[in-house]
Amino acid sequence: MTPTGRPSPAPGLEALVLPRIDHVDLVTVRLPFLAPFGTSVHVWTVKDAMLMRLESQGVTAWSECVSDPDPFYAYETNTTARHIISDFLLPLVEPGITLGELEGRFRRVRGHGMAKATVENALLILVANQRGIPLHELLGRPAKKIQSGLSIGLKDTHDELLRAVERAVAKGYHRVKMKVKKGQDLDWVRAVRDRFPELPLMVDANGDYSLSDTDRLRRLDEFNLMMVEQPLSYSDIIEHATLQREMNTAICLDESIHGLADAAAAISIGACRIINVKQGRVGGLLESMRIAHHAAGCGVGVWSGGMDETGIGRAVNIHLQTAEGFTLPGDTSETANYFDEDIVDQPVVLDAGGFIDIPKGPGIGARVMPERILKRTIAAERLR
Ligand code: OSB
Ligand code: MG
Repeated sequence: MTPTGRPSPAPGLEALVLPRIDHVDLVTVRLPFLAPFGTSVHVWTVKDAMLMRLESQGVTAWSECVSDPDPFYAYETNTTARHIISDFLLPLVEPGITLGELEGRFRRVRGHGMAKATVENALLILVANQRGIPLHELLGRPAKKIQSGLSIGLKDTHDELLRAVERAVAKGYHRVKMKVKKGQDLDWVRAVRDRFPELPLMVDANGDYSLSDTDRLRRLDEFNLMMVEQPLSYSDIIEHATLQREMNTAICLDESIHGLADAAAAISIGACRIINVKQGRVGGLLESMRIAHHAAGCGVGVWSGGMDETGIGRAVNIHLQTAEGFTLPGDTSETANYFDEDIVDQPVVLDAGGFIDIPKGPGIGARVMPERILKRTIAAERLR
């Protein structure tokens, strides 16, 4: 049972018995972005991704911690995640206990979902690799084509923004998200909407507004947006409910939701009609499936967010979207939008219909290329 009293969407996963782990490594790689990614909170120019490598009787698995080096999107950073993983989470990982028991132990550590997800996802991927089955199959879900969506950062000019949207439309993305911030919003959305009247379009404010901006936010209603993502503070739920009563456009929560309990609370008070589930932010794949399952039961749409991940995290997000409840296109975009060369063998690409195929093969499907990791490594340590 979940905290909301609903049956678990993945009882088999909770019963999964952990294998013995011989080695645990943390490897941080730096991948330059092809273009800076601007948001209301920060402009990122590189991706410093902390990866976890597990080894168990000759079988290896890689996972990716979705934190950044900085605390500008979330309080977790690569350094806090390293600390929590090494000092508090890894000592709890023992062979013979179940994944459900491990989650119970992890619950004593408050927050730090990204650190928890790194460990849990690595274990799931390891078991999938050991069994020679794709991750989605371990999650109990059939393969399907995954919807695509692009998140376009803040640009310096309308022209630049329109060119980026045009490229996304030409590629066949199923929806486009544009970042907004106070003072860089209505005119910019209008420019895109005038040019692309039919485009499934949404905006993401990363918490830049407050309730005193309600009049301005209400003016977004005229643009027929799919949703406005996290308009108010990163930690708020209550004021989003107030705002949602004032707006026709659906509110989507991102930063405020750290697990099923938050999602259930937000839904119950009408703080959002849609949830962006980032598996890292909520503590891993199992909690993501619980949130999506609960939301689906309440008629709340769910999609998979992204954290500009390398091919490892990108593949995990793709597998997750086979789960029940992931009905809306997420921030799942082509590798080429971010990096010229990834650390896995198969870049994410859209097919002619704008869909993404789940990478074929055991575990995440995509194969991690050790020589590419070596080339990009900025820090590495063996924890076990
Ligand atoms: O708010 O969804 C967000 C990237 C970094 C931090 C926060 C966010 C984002 C994105 C990009 O919007 C998602 C992606 O393309 O991976
Ligand atoms: Mg967001």
